[in-house]
Amino acid sequence: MNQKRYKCTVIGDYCVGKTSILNAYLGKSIENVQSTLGIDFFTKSVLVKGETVVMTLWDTAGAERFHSLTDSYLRDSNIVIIVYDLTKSTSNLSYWMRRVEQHRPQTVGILGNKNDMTTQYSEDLQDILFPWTRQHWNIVNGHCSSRETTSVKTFFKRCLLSMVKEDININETFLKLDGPFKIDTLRVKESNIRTCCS
Ligand SMILES: Nc1nc2c(ncn2[C@@H]2O[C@H](COP(=O)(O)OP(=O)(O)OP(=O)(O)O)[C@@H](O)[C@H]2O)c(=O)[nH]1
Ligand SMILES: [Mg+2]
Repeated sequence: MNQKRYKCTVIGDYCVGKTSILNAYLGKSIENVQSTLGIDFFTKSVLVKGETVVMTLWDTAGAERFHSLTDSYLRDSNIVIIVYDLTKSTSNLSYWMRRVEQHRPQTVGILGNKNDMTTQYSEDLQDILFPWTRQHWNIVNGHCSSRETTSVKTFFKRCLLSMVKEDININETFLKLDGPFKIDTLRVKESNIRTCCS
């Protein structure tokens, strides 16, 4: 039986903690994490609403010379998580949102990392994200620390649940437009998902 696959791509500036977050999520060590060169790829089985699905997780490099490479991995992502560093300015979020824009994933996670280092959150995300929330983008906003695995897992879970909800909404629209077909909501989307070799 074909297992459902969801593609999740993690993007954001250099050194914000993307790899550390993914390592925490995958139960790997977060000690001595090296800066990412190009792209890294992982898979994880997760339970979504009682069903096991495979998540393909793409860890991109924040260094500017890799940004055009990142663009090609955004394509067909079901979830894109934009990580930013809570101890720094978040203004680059609009830059990353613009890169994501044309690919329109079902869910965009905006994840402030390193909350073990600060309790001061300077910028107002509502203002920064307004151009997209106005267009009803499905945005999940949260904070975490890669040092605190539960906070990371909770955020990924929120993104997954939000995406599944979005999938159902898309299918409902589809049913309304095309008649009362009995189609597995998630499988409709699956045909659009590329595999790891794409
Ligand atoms: N205090 C603290 N430090 C963190 C946290 N997450 C990551 N770091 C540190 O931030 C630095 C960068 O972490 P990475 O995970 O390599 O960051 P990245 O975004 O993958 O960086 P690139 O691959 O170069 O784009 C490392 O020194 C990590 O130990 C966190 O939650 N809290
Ligand atoms: Mg990295």
